Amino acid sequence: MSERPVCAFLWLIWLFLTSFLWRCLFAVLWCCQYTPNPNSTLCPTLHDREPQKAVGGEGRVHRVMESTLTARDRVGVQDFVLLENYTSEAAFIENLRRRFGEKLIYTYIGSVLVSVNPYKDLEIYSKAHMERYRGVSFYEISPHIYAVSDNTYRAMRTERRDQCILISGESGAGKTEASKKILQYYATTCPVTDHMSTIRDRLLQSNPVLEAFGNAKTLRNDNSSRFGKYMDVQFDFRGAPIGGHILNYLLEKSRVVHQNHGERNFHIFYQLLEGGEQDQLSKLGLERNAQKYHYLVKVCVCVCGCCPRVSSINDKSDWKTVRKALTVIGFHEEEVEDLLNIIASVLHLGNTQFGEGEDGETQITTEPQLTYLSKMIGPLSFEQAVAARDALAKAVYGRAFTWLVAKINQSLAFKDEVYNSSKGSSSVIGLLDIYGFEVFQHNSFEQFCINYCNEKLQQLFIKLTLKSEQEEYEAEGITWEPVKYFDNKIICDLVEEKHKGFISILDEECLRPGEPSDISFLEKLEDTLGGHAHFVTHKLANGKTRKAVGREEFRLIHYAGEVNYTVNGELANQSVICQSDNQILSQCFNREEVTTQKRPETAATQFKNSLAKLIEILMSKEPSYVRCIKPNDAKQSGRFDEALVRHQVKYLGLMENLRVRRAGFAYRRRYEAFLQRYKSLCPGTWPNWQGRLADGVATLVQHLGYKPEEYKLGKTKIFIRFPKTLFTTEDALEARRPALALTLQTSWRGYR
Ligand code: AD9
Ligand code: MG
Repeated sequence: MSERPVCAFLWLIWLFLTSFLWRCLFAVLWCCQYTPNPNSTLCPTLHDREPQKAVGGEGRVHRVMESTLTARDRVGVQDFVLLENYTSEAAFIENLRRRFGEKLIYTYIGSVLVSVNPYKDLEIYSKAHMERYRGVSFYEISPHIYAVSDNTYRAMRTERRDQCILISGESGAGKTEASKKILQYYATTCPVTDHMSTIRDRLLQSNPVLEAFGNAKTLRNDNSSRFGKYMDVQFDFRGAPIGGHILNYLLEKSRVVHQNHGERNFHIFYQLLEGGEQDQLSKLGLERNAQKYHYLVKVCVCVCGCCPRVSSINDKSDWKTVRKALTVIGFHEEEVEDLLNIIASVLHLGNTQFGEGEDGETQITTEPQLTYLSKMIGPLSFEQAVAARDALAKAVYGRAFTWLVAKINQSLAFKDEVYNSSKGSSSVIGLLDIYGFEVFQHNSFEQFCINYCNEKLQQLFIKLTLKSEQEEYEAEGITWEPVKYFDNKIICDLVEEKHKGFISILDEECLRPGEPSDISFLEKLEDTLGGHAHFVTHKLANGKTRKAVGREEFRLIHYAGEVNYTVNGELANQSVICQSDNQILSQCFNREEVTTQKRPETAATQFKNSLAKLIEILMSKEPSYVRCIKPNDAKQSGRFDEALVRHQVKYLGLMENLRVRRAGFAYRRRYEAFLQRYKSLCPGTWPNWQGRLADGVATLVQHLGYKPEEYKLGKTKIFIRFPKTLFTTEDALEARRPALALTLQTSWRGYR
């Protein structure tokens, strides 16, 4: 009796354990069955990591992606023109996102290159990569900045026409990096002799020097260009670089004396302090510690502010690079010393403190040896003295920068006698890398100029992309339907129109007798521009106040977003210095010009005029475009913020660009290229067509069964409306010549 319950108990335990074990076993098996298998399609992410292997290299052109759903799903299409749903913004973004996920940062819209900043080194810029793109047609190979560089170079050589590459995008989108890659490409791939190698090296070395003096860490970019740069690279008849010239635009001088929290002054200050030899610093009266300098470190009021050291920047090694570069460019030791003296003097100036003298006059209280400055600054109030000190520092730095660019230009100048080649036979490729559109919490006159400059470039892009497309259809005798787009000319006019534009009003206010006042300037703006769709102040039409715009602010609705600009102190800053009797100060501020000219130019007008000249230069050249996109605001690799990208796609007008490209014809090819490629598909054209090329192509497409709405025959080219038509033809070619077709898929030569 007593054994029974024991047996029953043991039996129950056995049952429980076995069922538990079975369950475990089942669970393990179940898990195993669904464990990601690298070879299984159930695990797309693993395949996605190796797109190149999966589709045999991205260079195997669009059709592979169109026909193979999985491949297209992974890497998207390399030309947006091939998107089936090309009017859908979502499809556009999705294509960018997929490619970005696959580290394919470049995509075309026809001949425009769209580039997404990867924020990490992708190892796609080696010499071997450059070689791959040499002499290869645009569409034979994956999109790349080298493809644009090479095509532009070849166009310059074959068409003997000056070219320019316009790189645009907002701050931190990758413009400067792109322009450096282009320059490196030319430096590496173009033929050079010994003489020319000097110019080539100087061209390359001008970058670190200009970046040291003209770039700084901002909240948006650790290496933000604070000046606009247009660089002409001059090539001789053999295609070798023989000279260069740089035009610089409006350096953000206010940075010398003030930076937003979390930002820095120009790199050169920190580089000198970190990397300069100890005795050199002693000679300049400088201490290594950047914290000692008022212009480099402000009294910290927030956690993110005051950042002389930045993890992404190595000032010490950058200093070495800059010093070497200065030597390569041809600066004499005395010139370098002078330059460093100027840098040091700006720092000393920043540390100059003011106090009140016995008679209530302003005195310098820091360095007794600077009392002479007191005399000059004496007539000014304390605030005016501080403003004058800062204005002097800005002017000194600004002048030094202008001198630097002039000096670099001297060393890059084309010297006919050295190269023994005639000037007439040289051609030029211009590279435009300008500061990108930016919005900060506090936006001043300089942000206004930067954003206005971006408006002008956007307008140029709109004009030329639409115009060139239209011109081609016109030249070829093809009719097409225009595409609607937002023309930002309305904003450019708001800024620059004579008499009633923003700059005219600013000029009037700055140059009228008496002290200019921010309030009256704002009032004038409101009187003239109030009611304009792109201009807003704090006043609402119903007499109430708009909270989002301060009383000392106005808002411009730019093509790329809304920006509030503060006018507080801007006008006063410009006038203080003119009131001083100080000769140095008045010289720095072109006092002579102010007193001798009837109507001197304000900084805004000067900038407007220099931009107009730049646009003229660009219009005289054949343009190529690189449109840079910033994937996130955190400067992080692998992060694709869809909302941010969508915003840029919108304002850059990329959808319109694509529509224009597609509304017309997705493909165009010269008759000879088209005939050469497909003639084997038609007995009438094979092996050789003897008649007119246009007739040959007409015979060919009739035989292939092209419907009239699918294509148009121009004067020198066939225009094909849908990619599908061409894919079908490619299929036919593949079926006819299977072995050959595999190779030819990669070589859609003569796209344009
Ligand atoms: V600004 O308008 O001058 O403020 P840019 O010039 O558009 O801006 P920049 O070229 O300076 O931006 O790029 C910002 C940073 O992104 C660089 O310092 C790099 O760290 C990073 N970057 C940009 N392009 C590439 C790239 N092709 N590969 C890797 C890149 N990193
Ligand atoms: Mg830049």
